[in-house]
Amino acid sequence: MAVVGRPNAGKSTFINAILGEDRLLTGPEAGITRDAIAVPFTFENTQMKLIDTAGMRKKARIHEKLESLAVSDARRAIQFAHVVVLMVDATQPLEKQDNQIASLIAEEGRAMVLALNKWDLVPGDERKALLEEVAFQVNKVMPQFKGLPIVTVCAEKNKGLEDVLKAALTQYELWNRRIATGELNRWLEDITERHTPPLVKGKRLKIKYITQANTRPPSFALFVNQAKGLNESYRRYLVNHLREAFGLPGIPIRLMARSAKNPYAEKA
Ligand SMILES: Nc1nc2c(ncn2[C@@H]2O[C@H](COP(=O)(O)OP(=O)(O)OP(=O)(O)O)[C@@H](O)[C@H]2O)c(=O)[nH]1
Ligand SMILES: [Mg+2]
Repeated sequence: MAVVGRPNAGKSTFINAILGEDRLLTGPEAGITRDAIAVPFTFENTQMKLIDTAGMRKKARIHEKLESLAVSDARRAIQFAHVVVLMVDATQPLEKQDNQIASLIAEEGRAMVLALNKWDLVPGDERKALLEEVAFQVNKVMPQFKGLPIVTVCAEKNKGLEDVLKAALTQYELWNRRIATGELNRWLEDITERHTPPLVKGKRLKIKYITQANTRPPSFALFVNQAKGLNESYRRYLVNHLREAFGLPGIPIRLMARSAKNPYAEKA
């Protein structure tokens, strides 16, 4: 479980709180943690490695941003991790930098939990609205993580730690989930009836068959009459309904179209 986020979000404080000891250096200035470090930890009989990472900073020049992120230590931590906790300072939630980090996590296909730390600094009467706003933003700007768990944390006061760990284990399980082919195809029939596949150059996209090609993250292959006929909006429609129908909230689902005949239909 890698903990990533902007500098000063409280990542190291959070891991120290879980461990119950001041193992990692923390401090009020940004940029305290320099290198990623993995610490073993067991939670509910599950052996984990908690990975603390250096805060990911904004770069002055836009075109440098992705490149600098690409080579960063935190990116390597994301690649190495199964579940990533994106830690955000609740007093400055979801800035552009957070969205970029979330995109990286989606690109790598990792499961994610969003932790809003420093919850103690959010006035009581603003908390409900803030949580709703963050949930709304996630669905809007990180659609790959639609419905992901958002956990409020006060690392300094040991609050919300278990909630994050539990959410991480839940997402880990969903990330590993395998859905039976029969179930998928019954779903497909229903969903393509409700909303007909698009026309491409006057030709209707025909979806013949779906199967889960892989896990971690759940990845699906869609067999169609013309692979280029699966446009972005219909892909999104299918992915969002897959996520809903099979209970995969917050999981970055992959769906690729393959132009091929349905091998099973021919035998039938
Ligand atoms: N009020 C409040 N402050 C917190 C909380 N958690 C951490 N802090 C403070 O936030 C500051 C940054 O904490 P760190 O844990 O060093 O942050 P970090 O994300 O590891 O920062 P970098 O290593 O620089 O990326 C410290 O001064 C902490 O005491 C919290 O729950 N509430
Ligand atoms: Mg740190």
